[in-house]
Amino acid sequence: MRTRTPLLTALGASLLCAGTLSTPAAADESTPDQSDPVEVEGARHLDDVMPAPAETNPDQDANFWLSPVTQIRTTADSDAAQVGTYLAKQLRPSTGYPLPVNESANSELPAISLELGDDIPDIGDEGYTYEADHQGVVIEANTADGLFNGAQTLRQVLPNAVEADSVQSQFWTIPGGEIVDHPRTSYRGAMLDLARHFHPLEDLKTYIDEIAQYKINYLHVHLTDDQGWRVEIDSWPELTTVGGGEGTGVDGEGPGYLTKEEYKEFVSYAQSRHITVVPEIDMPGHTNAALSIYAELNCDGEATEPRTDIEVGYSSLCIDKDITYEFVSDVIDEVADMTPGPYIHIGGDEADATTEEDFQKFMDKVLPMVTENGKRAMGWQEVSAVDPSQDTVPQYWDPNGDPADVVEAAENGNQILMSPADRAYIDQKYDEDTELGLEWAGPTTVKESYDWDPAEIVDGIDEDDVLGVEAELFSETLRSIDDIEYMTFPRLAGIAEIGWSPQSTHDWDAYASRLSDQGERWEAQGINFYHSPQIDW
Ligand code: TNX
Repeated sequence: MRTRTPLLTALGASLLCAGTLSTPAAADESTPDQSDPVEVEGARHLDDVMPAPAETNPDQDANFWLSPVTQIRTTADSDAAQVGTYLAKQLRPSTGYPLPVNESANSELPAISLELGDDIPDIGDEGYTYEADHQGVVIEANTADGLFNGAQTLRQVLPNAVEADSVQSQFWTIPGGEIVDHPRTSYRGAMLDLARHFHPLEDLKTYIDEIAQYKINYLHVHLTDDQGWRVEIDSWPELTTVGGGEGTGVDGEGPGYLTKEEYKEFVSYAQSRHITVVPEIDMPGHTNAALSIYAELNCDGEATEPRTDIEVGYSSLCIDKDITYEFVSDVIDEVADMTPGPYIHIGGDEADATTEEDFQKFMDKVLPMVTENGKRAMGWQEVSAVDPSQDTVPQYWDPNGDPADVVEAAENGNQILMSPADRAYIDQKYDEDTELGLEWAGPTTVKESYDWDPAEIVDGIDEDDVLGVEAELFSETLRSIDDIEYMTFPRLAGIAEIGWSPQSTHDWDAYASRLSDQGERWEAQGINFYHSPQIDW
């Protein structure tokens, strides 16, 4: 392999700004000869992409180099232009190139083209095609979601230093060849627990940016629990003024809540990264925060003591009181109102303080409240015991529980969201020595969190029954974005790949080698990740 030394790309940029580089021929003086098949330091291959694409057809003789005159062009649609603008913002800081979006009428200039097509075969709603040669790179998709996924792939095939936040003087090779890519499952989620410790809007935005690069398309937020209540509800204001106040996080730390304005900003920021927010209001258990604030929600009319320990299974809304359903209906209405996505998660887990009969009674009343708001209910696997219809999406989580009800739900045609705790709970320690995290389903190494197949976890839940996968980050032990990142990376990348890539690409050794490359990207992005000894970083 020949390696070239960096040329004066910064000089090229300054010449361009001075207006002296106005033709593609002049631009070629500051970039490698596009027809010369040399390898450039840090150049990546189509097979390095994370998550692994469905099909790649590399052509090392057809590489393209970004240059100071590269344009970003999109089809006229404003959604496509937004993806173009997003991509330009990602690539400008490290390349130092202007990368104007839809500004030049000169179609001779080398370009990254983002094109929304019509009925492109084989890629569905979220897939895309990629084609790079000496002239440029063309990404096509049927929807803006697909284009956005293609843009993430483009980031991934650029050298790792493209993730730096200051200008790096080097070549920016885009590998030649073709990709035809589409996801294995339609739901690739991450869950963040804001209830045990609150995480402010700025951290949520950071997390959204970090997970979007792996084509995660749902962010489930666990907003309420025994300790605290983290989203403002106008009709029950003390839920947050008290339940989001000082001393409401585990061990008395990590208070806070999202105002309605902040929640809306959070949802729309996620949308701008093609991520749908799934809000969870956990009921009828995991409700001590509400029960300690509003005495009338208790059967005996007495408020419980606020609690910030991490016990579970001791609280329950009062099933036989009308006020309970006024409360739940108000909360669901207000949350649904500010949530554009299709799902409201109603929890339902570990309701050990509610009898089976009461649980059924409660869900019979509450599930229709979700559908009346035009939403679909999602619930932890316990809800499959009470709703055999196809309306509710059960989330499989408990490897120690009996999966019979979830299997029955699948037999009835429900698709199941898979988050087996011993694989996908990224709140579990990596090994016994990890300071953060819990251990009840772990420890879970990087290899264990990657090495599973959602269609093989439960007998009777097969490929067609799987809606997708989700990585759960409960935050009993997590205080800061640094803590969140440490537990998330590398494991989330593996779970994202399980949800996106065809099973035929599944291979630990190949994955481990691609993962070591991601480490360099995380360093450039300032992500605090766990340097697992299983990976040769
Ligand atoms: C189980 S997962 C829970 C949560 C805990 C988590 C900690 C689930 C449905 N319930 O209440 O936070 O374990 O890993």
